[in-house]
Amino acid sequence: MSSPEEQAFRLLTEYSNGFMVSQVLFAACELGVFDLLAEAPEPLGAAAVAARLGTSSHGTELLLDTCVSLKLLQVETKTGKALYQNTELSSTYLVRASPKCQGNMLRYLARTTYLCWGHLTQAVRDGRNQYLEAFGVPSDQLFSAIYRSEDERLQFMRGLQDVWSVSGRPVLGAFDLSPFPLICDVGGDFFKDPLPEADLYILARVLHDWTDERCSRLLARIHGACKPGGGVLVIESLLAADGRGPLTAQLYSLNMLVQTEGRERTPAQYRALLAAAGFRHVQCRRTGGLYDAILATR
Ligand code: ASE
Repeated sequence: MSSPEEQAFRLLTEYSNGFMVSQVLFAACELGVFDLLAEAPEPLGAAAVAARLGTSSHGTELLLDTCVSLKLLQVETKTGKALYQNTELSSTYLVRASPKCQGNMLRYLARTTYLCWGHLTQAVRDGRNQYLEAFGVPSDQLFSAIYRSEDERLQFMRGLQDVWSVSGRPVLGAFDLSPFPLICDVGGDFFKDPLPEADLYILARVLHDWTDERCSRLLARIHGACKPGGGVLVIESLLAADGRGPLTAQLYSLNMLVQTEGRERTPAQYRALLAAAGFRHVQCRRTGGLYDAILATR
C-alpha cells in the first residue's frame, strides 16, 4: 500500500505525462500502424512493421510496445519473436475501414488542436484563442471561421462526423422528435444565408464556437424562421449548474478558449440565450454521453 502522499505524486505524474500518451496515439494513427495490422493476414513483428511503414526499427519497436501498455495493441511471443495485432479498441475506433473510426478527428486534434493547447497559459492570460501564437495567423485572417485552409476545414468536418458516428444516436433519442416532420441541420454560413423552412432546426456543436452575442443573433434568426410549434434542438456538452464539471465539458470549454471565441455552457446559460431569442419552452436533457440535448419551442 502506498501513502496518500505517494498516491498524490502518482496522480501528478499521470497528469504530467498525459501529453505523451496523446502523442503516442496520434503518431501510431498518423503512421498507419493500426491500418497495417488490420490489413495484414497475421500478426506482424516490429521489424516487419518498420519495413512496411518505412520507419526506424528502434522507434517502431518502442511505439508498438508503448501501444501495448496503452491497450491499443496486443502482443504475443511465438518462438521468441514478438508479434503485434490490434485490440478490440483499435479495431473498432482506429482502423480506417471501421465505420466507427475516429482517425479524422485524431488527425485534426494532432495537427491543429494540440498546437493551440501548447499555448493554454497564454490563452488564460489574455482570454483569446491562440491561432496567432500557434500558427502565426491572426484569427480574423484565417481562410474561414477557425480554419487555416479548405483542407483543414474538411479534416475538421470529417472529424466531427467520426465523433457523431459513435455519439450521435443517444442525443437524437433524448427527445421525441415526431412532432417535427421537417428537420434542418443548420450548418454552413448560418449568420448570413437564408434559413430553409423547417419544423425543427438542429444546432449541433455550433453555439459552443461563438460568443453570447453571436449565439443570440443566430438564435434570433432561427426564432424568426420558426413556425408556432416549431423549435430548435441544441446539441452540446452541458456543464454542471455550477460550471465545475463534468471534467470532459470543462476541458472542451478550455478547448473553445484556445481555438474559438466560444465556451461550453450550463443549462441556465443556454436557457437565457434561448429565452432572449424568444423561445418559450426550454427543456435540458443530459444523456450521460459526450453530448447533451436542449429542446426549445416557439
Ligand atoms: C469545435 C470542436 C472542436 C471547435 C474546435 C474543436 C474539437 C476540437 N477542436 O466546435 C472537437 C471536440 N471534441 C468533441 C468530441 O466534440
